[in-house]
Amino acid sequence: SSAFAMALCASQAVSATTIGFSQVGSESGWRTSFSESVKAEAEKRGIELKFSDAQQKQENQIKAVRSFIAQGVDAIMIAPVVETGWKPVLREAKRARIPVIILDRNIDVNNDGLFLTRIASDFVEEGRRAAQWLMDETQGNCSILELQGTVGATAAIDRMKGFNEVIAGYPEAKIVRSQTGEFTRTKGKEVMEAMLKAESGGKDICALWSHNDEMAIGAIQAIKEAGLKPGEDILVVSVDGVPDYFKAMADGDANATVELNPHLGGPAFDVIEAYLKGERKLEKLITTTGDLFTQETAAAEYTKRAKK
Ligand code: GYE
Repeated sequence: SSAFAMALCASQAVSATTIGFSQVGSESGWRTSFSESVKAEAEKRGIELKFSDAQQKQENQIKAVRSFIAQGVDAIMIAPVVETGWKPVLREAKRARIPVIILDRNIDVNNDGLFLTRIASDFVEEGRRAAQWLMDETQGNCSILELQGTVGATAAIDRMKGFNEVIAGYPEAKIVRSQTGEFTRTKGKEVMEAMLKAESGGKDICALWSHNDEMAIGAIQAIKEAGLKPGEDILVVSVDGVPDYFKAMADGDANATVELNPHLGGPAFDVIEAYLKGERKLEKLITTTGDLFTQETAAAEYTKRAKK
């Protein structure tokens, strides 16, 4: 059996595919799981992965993509920071005949031919679900603080859109303040502190709607420091479903989150491998879905996730 294993290894080495991946950064626990899962999946398939962390800056992503093109990789995966500004570099990849896959957030190009497929969840739907949970919980009577994600990022634009669409049907619900926390824990805390101060300490605030768990976790700290009880005085609802947030829900500090699947590597490599084998009929958009979780199942879910 060891001879068989060696033969397998050798045959994989011959067909080794090199893929460049430009990742947004490591701003959140969700993002880190996403990066780790792509790396693990590449390893499993014998793919040579060139990983580049853009530290939330599009200019770094464009440089990385240009260097992937110069190195002649077989395919490029981009998880874009923002939607705009992608056309020139995608045209360069196209000229070099290197297929591009978009992961997670979207890009604003009107020419579909500039990338093969995008794999992502429906961010508008996430916003709708978060809002519907909050409206049901408060009978639609709620003054809301909002922590937005990165300005210009699909995950922020679309979550806001979905959430606002739902609360528009509830005249007693309103967003009283909304500011970006750039998807990070530190910024989430800082901005929440400022918003609470501006709202006389937050005594008339019913809920925090955060575009991701990471900012919500920072904000929970700010709520506590303001002398209020997160999860009761101020309800907390967000998106991602990272282990730390399940812990916060189990502790009663947070109320709900819409889970986001971080395992985008498998489906991305499936598409790339099919394309490299000659398949040309590929789906333009592959959507992942996730459920909304609340305190009821949080402790059990946390145990499951912390084990992984
Ligand atoms: O929710 C957040 C991350 O783009 C959907 O980016 C993604 C978001 C995710 O930083 O945690």
